This record gives sequence, structure tokens and C-alpha cells, in this order.
Amino acid sequence: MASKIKEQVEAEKRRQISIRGIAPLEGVVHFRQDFNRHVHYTIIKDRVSATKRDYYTALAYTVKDHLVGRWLRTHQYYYEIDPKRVYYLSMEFYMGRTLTNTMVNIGTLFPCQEGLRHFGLELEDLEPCEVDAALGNGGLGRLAACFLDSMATLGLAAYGYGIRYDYGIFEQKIEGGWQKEEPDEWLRYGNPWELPRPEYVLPVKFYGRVEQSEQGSKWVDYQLVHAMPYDTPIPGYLNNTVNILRLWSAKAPTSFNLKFFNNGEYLQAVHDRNLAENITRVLYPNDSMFEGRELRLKQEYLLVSASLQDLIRRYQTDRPGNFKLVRPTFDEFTDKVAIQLNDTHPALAIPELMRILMDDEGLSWETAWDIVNKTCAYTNHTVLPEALERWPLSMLERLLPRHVEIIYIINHNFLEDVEKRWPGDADRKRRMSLIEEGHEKVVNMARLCIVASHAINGVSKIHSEILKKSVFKDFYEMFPERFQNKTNGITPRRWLILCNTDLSDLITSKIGEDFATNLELLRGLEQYVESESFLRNLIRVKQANKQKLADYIEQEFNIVVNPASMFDIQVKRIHEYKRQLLNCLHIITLYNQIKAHPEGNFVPRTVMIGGKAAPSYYIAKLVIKLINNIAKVVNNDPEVGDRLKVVFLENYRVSLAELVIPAADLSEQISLAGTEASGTGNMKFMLNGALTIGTLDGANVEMVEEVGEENFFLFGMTVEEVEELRKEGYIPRKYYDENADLQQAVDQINSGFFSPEDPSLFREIYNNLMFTDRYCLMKDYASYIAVQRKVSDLYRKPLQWAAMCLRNIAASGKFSSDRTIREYARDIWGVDPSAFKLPAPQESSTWLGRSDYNKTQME
Ligand code: 26Q
Repeated sequence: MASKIKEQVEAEKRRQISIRGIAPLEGVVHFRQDFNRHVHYTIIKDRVSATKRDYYTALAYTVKDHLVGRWLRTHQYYYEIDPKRVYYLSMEFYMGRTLTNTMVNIGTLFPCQEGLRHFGLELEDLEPCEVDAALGNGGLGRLAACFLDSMATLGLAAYGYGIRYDYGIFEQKIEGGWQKEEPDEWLRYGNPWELPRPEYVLPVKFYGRVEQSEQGSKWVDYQLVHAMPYDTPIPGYLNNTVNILRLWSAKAPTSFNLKFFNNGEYLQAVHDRNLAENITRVLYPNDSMFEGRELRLKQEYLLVSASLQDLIRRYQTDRPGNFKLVRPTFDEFTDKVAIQLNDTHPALAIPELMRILMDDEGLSWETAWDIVNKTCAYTNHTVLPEALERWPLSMLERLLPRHVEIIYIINHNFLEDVEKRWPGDADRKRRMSLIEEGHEKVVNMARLCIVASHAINGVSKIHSEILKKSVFKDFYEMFPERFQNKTNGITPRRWLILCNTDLSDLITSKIGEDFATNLELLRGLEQYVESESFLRNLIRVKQANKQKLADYIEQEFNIVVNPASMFDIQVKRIHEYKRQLLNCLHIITLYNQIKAHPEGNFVPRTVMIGGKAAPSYYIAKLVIKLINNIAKVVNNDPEVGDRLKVVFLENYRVSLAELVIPAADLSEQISLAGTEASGTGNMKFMLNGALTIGTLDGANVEMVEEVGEENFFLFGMTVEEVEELRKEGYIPRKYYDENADLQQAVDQINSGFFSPEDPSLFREIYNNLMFTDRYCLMKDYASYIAVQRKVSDLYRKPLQWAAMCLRNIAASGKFSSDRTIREYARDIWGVDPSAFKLPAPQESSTWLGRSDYNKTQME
């Protein structure tokens, strides 16, 4: 009884210092009025007819209203002080949901929660009404979203530019164990967070030809498509900054297909408008395999062309929509503009900026080239050769004739420089040429980016080293000063405060709330590794998160999981290099051990795997089927009981990550060393108090550096060992012959043990493992299994486990995307994240949370 009271007192104390802030009474009253007004006037419903979604929408508008003042003020301020602008160009922004993130960042979470309760509504019930903005495939797109949050939080004058796809990444359904893709109709119920800006529409040209004249080159006979901008506000964390994400949507110009129109073929002309508007219809769902589709090229060019026109307009004029030139020359351009290319997808920005500066603005080649070089920088996200963009020259020539001319000249000048430096080295020139000769000529976009940019960076230490040592070795020799590293990060607002409020409140109770913008402060938690009461609190928080996930799994998949079992989780895109199949081999091995010793004392585990496979990636889809078939066998074996359960997490996405990651005990980061550029899921798990089993790959290397090997379950070959093994000739079969457990597992896959209805179903996986095994699963199996055993042993000792979790949380501060963005700002963009905070706007009604409330008071 006494402990119950103590717990309540504790809970009350934590509530007082909650990161959610305190709800001032008058704030809650205003909130209720505003919310009511939106239900009534915006949604046009009453308390009888309003649905949950109506309440969600009304809440979204209520919250959005409080962004408006800050939004306007931020941009007035930018026009006043005219800082250097940073433009983040990306084909993907994987934003997820916006509602709760907005409330967290403007400090109104608590008053909103309180206010809703007066209507008998729980925020938790309304949140799921918001469909994820899933305009991304995975890591690269989510990184862009985390960067927007950090750039706004650091007060940078930064803009995201991307594509407003009508359909984001497909919705994954599992039918009979197989992945089925369904269109992601994210705009079906409208999007309260976006603002269309038809007044800033811009023309984009395709096809046609180049005419040479006295005045230079002219692009003629082109087809026109309009790019319509939609703006989404990006609030910084409690700093009154609201930046903008501007997404382009293709729109047929009024004049489109006028030819038909004049012939009286009116209906056909209206019909054909779809052709133009199809450009931004759908996100390409490939994230590791380049396919040279013309529609994708059009998407990339639409992004680049519209964004460059837009940012040049911003440079030249003093107000949007005011076309009075205040800067008639480009003399200050490099002082006012930084352009970051998120992989090569927006690489056409290079020839496009050259074209604009020369053909439209009349600058010389040399001046234009210098400007391009000083403004553009390129981030590489992959070393897999099949993922690198290499566009057929013939396709480029048809679609963008002038750009191909420019690329030829860039290449000519560049190869001349190579010749100067390495006279007569023809092979080097072949290796470095932007245009590769094969059975068809292609443009290597990564090389174009390296030659044209002042900075090139990888996304983790080890990845950046690999770029210098192998992938771009020749280029590193030529431009060593351009190569940098910028280790990825994640935003602690979404990936801790939003998704794991209990943990962030627990942390706040010990070290205060400043870790939200200074994540290195988490080091201050190290002093509690021996405090049993703190560790027990940590365990309690984790247990509650696990229970929430268990409830979801039971509700969605009808699988009952044991919340006391170890939650062993691998969530990421399905790809051979990420080795979900190695995880499968471990599951099968555990199953075989239980079957061999049914009376044995096993540490119960629930293994969860989630992720989407590219629709055209057959082997990846077969792996999904295998996981589901293993689950069927294991979950229905009464002898296994609740000692082992396997769950495939259907339709893994940002919002599901927010539920899954806080519930993890064990994070699987098991890619072959040298293949995962960085990974960012690994960081999210670490921050949320999971332990990691992983290889020395990507950012795992730096996680180990921060936390110490003794607090990390390392296994597998190093990059050097992989290299060595390949040199001597890798024979996967050897490991099969040597290891009876591996043999048994592989044989079961081959013999139809997991597919009795079709025994040869997984033959291709078997052949792959035994005869190719490009990612060396067979070699790493033994060490993986050995370390998994150590994981189980530690799980038997909850306090030791929790202490190690705490050490991981305390060591995760480096992986804040605020740190990453500070480094980009300093080393690449040449901008200074200002400590200056915009004052809060004056608002007619105020229901602000504590933090904002205090700032208003201080004015
Ligand atoms: C390219 C051309 C045509 C169609 C699609 C694509 C395409 C699209 C997406 C190619 C690649 C991607 C995505 C790559 C990606 O997500 N890479 C991941 O980036 C993360 C952020 O840096 C890293 O953490 C991961 O390691 C890396 O795999």
C-alpha cells in the first residue's frame, strides 16, 4: 500500500516536470472555443454527426491556426535580415504524421490533451485518423524529414523542396504470406497541413530541340508543364520558427494540347491533360535498384527546374509575388544560396543551373561554373553499384537536349583536367568519364555531382572512408579536399519526446528538459546505472510500451504475444544486404533447439520483422513469404508455447515505427559490413533503450565507439575481413558442411519444411545461400548465433539488462540530427545556426503551453 502511494507521488512529480508542459487554465478554455468553432464552421458538423475523423480534422485546423503567426513572422524576418538560404533538394520527404509533432514543437501538447478531455475525446484515439505522409521509401526520405525538423529548430533559413506525389509508398498487405501492394491514397480525405500556392506556379519544359544563334543557345519547340507548389509548415522546437517544405505537383497548363482544342477535339484535349499531370502521380518504390524509367527522369527534372526558378526568384526579388528586381546580378548568389543534393536524384540541378545562368541570364561558362560549384553539394547514400543512377544518354537527349550539350562540355573540360594531371592515362579517363560507354551510353550521375560540387559527403565514418578508398577512389585522388563525412542523425523530438513520452518524462525528472535540443546531456544519466529504483522505472516504462505493442499485434494480426518475452525486432526495407534471411536462420535454429529439448529452460522471445519489398524485387518478396511461413509453423506448434513467437509487422511505416521502436528490447542491425551506408533505425532503437545486436557496419561503428563494445552485441566480419574473404574466394558451402545447426536450418528451407504445400517454393533462396551468398550469411551465421546466446543469457538478469540499456541511452546523444545539421551548416553550407529566437506572435486567443507561455510573459 505504501509503495502504491509512493508510486502515485512519483507519478505526480513526473507530471509536474513533464516535457509536455503544464496546461494553463485559460489556455484550455480558449482551446475548447477554437476547437468547437472548427467543428462547427470548418467541418460543418455538430456533436451528433461528427465522426472521429471530423474531430481529428477540427483539431488539426485548431493547431494549425497557431502556426500561422509564427509562419508569417519567420518569413518577414528572413526577408528583413536576408540570411544565406539553405535549399534541401530531395525526391523524398518521409514525414509521417504531423498533428502530434506540431503540438510537441509549439508546446501545446498538454493543453490540447486537457482540452479534448472536456469533449470526452482522447488524443490517442484521434491520432490514428491521420494518414502518414509517406512520400519516401525509407532511410533517405526519413533523413530528409529529420533534417527539416533540425534545421527549423536551429533557426536556419532552410527550405525543403520535393515532389507532392498523389500516391506515396504503396500500402503493404499480406495475403497468404505474400506481399500485395495497394495504392496509398493519402489525400483521400484532404490534407489540412498543406497550403496550395497557385500564385507561384512555374513552367517546366520538356523535349524539343536546341537552336544556336548569335545570342547563344535557345531551347525551342518544347512541351510545357506547370509545377504547382504546395507549402507545408515546419515548426522548430519551441523557438517560434516555422520553415517551409515546398512540394511540386504537375499541372497541365491551360494551353495544354491547344492543337486538339482548335480542331474541336475538346474532350480529347481535356483527357490528355492527365498525361502532364501523371508526372507527379506516384513515388517510385525502388530504393536499391536503379531502373531508367522516363517518367522518373521527368519527376527529377520537374523538381529541379521548378525549385531552381523558385530560389532564383527569391534571390532576385524582395518579396514573393513582387517581381521588382532588387538584385539584378548574380554577384552575391554564392553568399546567399546553398543547395544540398540528397543523393543524385536532383543531380540535374547542375546542368539546369548552368543553363539558366548562361542561356537566360547571359553569364559566361566560367562564371556559371564557379557559381554552380560554390552552391552545390552532394550527399551519397549508397555503395551498391546497382543503385547508382546511370541515365541512358539517348533518353536524356530526347527529354532534355540542352542539358546533354552542357553535360558534354562539363565532361570535356573535366577530362582535359584529368589529362593535365595524369598525362596519357587513358584508362583513368575511361574510369572517370561522366559518360560511360557500354552497349549503350549512359551518364553517371554520381560522377557529375562530384565534378560539379564543392563538397561530397558520406553518411557515416565508415561509409565516407569506403567512398574515398573504393567507390570514388579516382575522384578522391583528384579532389581530396571535397570529400567529407556527415554521420546521420535523427530528431529527438519525434523519436523520443513524441513516440516515448514516458521515457522522456523519466529522463526529464533526472536531468531536466534541455536534452530536447542538446541530446549530449543524456550523458548525465550515466550516474544512475547503479540506482536500482531508476532502473526499475526504466523497466516499467519499457514494459508499458511493450504492452501497447502487444495489444496492437493482438488486435491487428490476432496473435497473442507474451509481453514478458524479449521483443527482438528488425524493421527496415527488405533487401538481401540487410540480411533478414540471417535473422530467419536464427529463428529456425531457436525453434530446432526447443524441439530438440522441449523441457529446456529457454528465454522466451518474440521476433518481429517488418518492412516493404520493392514490388519488382522477387527474392525480397520471397523472403517475406518465408518469414510468414516460418511464423505459421512456429506459432502453431503447441510444444513451443509462448517461448517463441514470430510476427511479420505488416505495412511498416513511420507511424508504426513510433509504436514499435519504444517497445523493443533487442534491435537487429545485421547488414554485411560495408553495405549499409549508415542506417538510422539503429539510432532510434538506441535512444529508446533497446540493446543492439549488430555488425561493424554504417553508423553501428560509431554507436559502439560511443557506448563501448561491452555494451553492444557485436558479431560478424569486419569490412577488411570481407575483403580478405572475397580475395581468397568465398565458398558458402563450406560453412554448411562445417556447421550441423546451419545445415539443418538450410535443409529445412530447401526441403519444404516451411512450405509443405509447395516443397520447392524456397529453392531459390537455398540455391542463393549455397552457391552465391553475395552477402556472406553463411560465413557470419556462427558468430551471430553465438552472440544471440549471450543476448538471451543477459536477458535473464533484468537489472543488468536495464543498466546496459541505460548506458546506451546515455551514449546516444551524438545521433541527434541537430548535431548533423550543425556540421553541414559549418562545413558545407557556410551558415551560422543563430542562437537568436524569434519572439512569440501576438495572438487573439492564447492557450499556449508553459514554455511558450513563459516566453510571451518575458516580452
Ligand atoms: C533512384 C532512381 C530511380 C528510382 C529510385 C531511386 C532510389 C530511391 C531511393 C534510390 C535509392 C533510394 C533510397 C536510398 C536510401 O534510403 N538509402 C539509405 O539512406 C539512409 C540515409 O542516409 C542510410 O541510413 C541508409 O544506410 C541507406 O541505405
